[in-house]
Amino acid sequence: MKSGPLKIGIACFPLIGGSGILATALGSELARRGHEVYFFSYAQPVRLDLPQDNLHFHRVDVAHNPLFPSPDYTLPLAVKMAEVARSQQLDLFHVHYAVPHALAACLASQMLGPSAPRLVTTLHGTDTTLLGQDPDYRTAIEHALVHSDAVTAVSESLRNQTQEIFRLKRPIEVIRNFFTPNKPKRSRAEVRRDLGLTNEFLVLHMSSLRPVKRIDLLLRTIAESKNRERLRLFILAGGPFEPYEPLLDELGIRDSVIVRQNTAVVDEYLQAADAGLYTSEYESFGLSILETMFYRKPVVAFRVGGIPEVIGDACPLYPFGDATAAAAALDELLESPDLARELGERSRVRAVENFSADHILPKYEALYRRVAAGKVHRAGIEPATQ
Ligand code: GMT
Repeated sequence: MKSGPLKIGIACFPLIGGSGILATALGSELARRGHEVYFFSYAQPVRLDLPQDNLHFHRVDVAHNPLFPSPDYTLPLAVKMAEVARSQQLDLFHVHYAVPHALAACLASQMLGPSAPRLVTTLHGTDTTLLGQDPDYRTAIEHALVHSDAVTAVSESLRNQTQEIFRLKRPIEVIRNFFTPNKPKRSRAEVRRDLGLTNEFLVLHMSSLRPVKRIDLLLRTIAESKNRERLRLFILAGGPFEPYEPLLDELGIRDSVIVRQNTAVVDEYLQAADAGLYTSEYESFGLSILETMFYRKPVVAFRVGGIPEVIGDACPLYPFGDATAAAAALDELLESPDLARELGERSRVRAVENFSADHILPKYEALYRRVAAGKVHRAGIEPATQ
């Protein structure tokens, strides 16, 4: 078994979104631990700080060839991965999201033949829960899972769902997400001043604002709070907020909501917040929730997907869609600073004990070593359902 540093190619999405953020953090931690890491994406991942020792970024140009009706990313990605794997003698590819990254890796492996790096695929949620049910993608995803040397999922919940959807013969390994806080560049007081706050209770929400995040329920929760005058909802938006503008007026909460486009810098906003509010209808994990917990903030969320695995018993969870219960929970936190402090402290302890880099990285490294040594066999599936 190879015992020294490994050469690892990571393919991920570069934008605000949990899978790319996790992949970036993983690559940075691996590089810090002496491995050589090569990122592949169409843009530099938002939280990737370069230059850094042992970290390399390979930009993949999306092909806009006039011969074809639409731009293509998968083939240029596969070609770039194959080129770098060959020139740098990569030990393995670790791809985040089945489509297109695992498929591009499969193609790259075929181009390379027997010398191809091993392939680890990490599933993050919608690549199996949504795309896996789409007949246009399902067979391709199955193919990628079968041809991966190891498949991981970020929660038990996602593993179980993936098993149900694809009926994999072999278990998928659960390796949960982690977070490493960065020192905030501004103080809590500075950020709050910048947001125009005095003593308001600041409720933070960070997400891509995709439909699954249920921003309608987020805003309805604020509308139902009996302390609306004393709280502000701060949305760090990884996507356009315009579709929800009319709802602000409909619910009469325009003055209670502050929206900023998400940047790579989340730590200073986490530090400035008093609680987190997450109203998704599904989350395989909920990386923003974990980030909030690391900053000692209590979280109000619904009991869906992998969220209970992240929060454990640090904070109560509520049935999906119950904005009234979520609003009452926020009111309780606002009215009882002691309770908010206690739940925040419990969240921090749980986050550090279960989801720190020191806890999670050895699991990935152990998997890489097993895969590199050929001790993990390809995941088989039953014949696809017709
Ligand atoms: O949900 C998003 O907005 C982004 C998405 C992604 O793939 O980037 O997040 C997924 O992966 C994250 C990292 O593992 C998880 O924390 C999120 O829960 C998961 N999103 C969903 O399952 C909807």
